[in-house]
Amino acid sequence: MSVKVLQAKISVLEAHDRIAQRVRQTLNEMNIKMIDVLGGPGAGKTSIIKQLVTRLKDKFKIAYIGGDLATAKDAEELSKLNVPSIQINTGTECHLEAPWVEDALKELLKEGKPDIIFVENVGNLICPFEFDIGAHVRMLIFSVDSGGKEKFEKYPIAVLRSSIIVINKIDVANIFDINVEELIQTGKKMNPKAEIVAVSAKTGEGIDKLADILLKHLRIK
Ligand SMILES: Nc1nc2c(ncn2[C@@H]2O[C@H](COP(=O)(O)OP(=O)(O)O)[C@@H](O)[C@H]2O)c(=O)[nH]1
Ligand SMILES: [Mg+2]
Repeated sequence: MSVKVLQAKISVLEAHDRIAQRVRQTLNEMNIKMIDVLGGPGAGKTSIIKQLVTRLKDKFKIAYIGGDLATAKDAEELSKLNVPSIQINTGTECHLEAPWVEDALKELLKEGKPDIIFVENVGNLICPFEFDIGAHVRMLIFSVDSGGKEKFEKYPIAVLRSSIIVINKIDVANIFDINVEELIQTGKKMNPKAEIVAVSAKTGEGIDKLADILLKHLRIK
């Protein structure tokens, strides 16, 4: 009896990454910049995006896509700042995937073309880094109140695959016995190409510098 041989076409992940590339191409054609904001739960992703929106919204049209297992709380927060906002509920998935971002992008574009889209990924330091969602920049938010001073070393993929690394909650660094300068040096050793900036989304310290770094990475002024 003869045996049929089927050639495997493309893997699921390859198919996924092609959609991510399609998202990026659409964004490029429309001159829209997208930032993938990643970090553990409670690191301050929403708070930092809100601070950046406040700094940038007079100059740029900003939109927001938020990924969370459930609720639309973060998108509701951003919409209070008059930012067109969409929440993607992932159910049991610990990361955002490119097709969902593509759908959200189509919805957002119905409300006009933004200049910048912040995508707040699901709060997780592992899975989201495996999935390209079509963004131009990955911005990692690390907070000093969880994980201790070895956290960079414990999550190398997060550090290596981010081009901007934000150390947040520096207003409480002393309470958690974190030496921010040492942490910056650890991050720089692990990923010399990354830009590392210490901020407090609560007091606003360092946010102007972060906004400048972000615009430089996005190549816009
Ligand atoms: N002390 C302090 N608290 C912060 C700072 N940034 C965020 N928080 C608090 O940390 C909690 C989680 O913040 P949120 O932005 O929702 O984190 P997300 O889950 O990463 O989006 C909230 O209670 C914030 O008020 C900060 O710089 N300093
Ligand atoms: Mg959030």
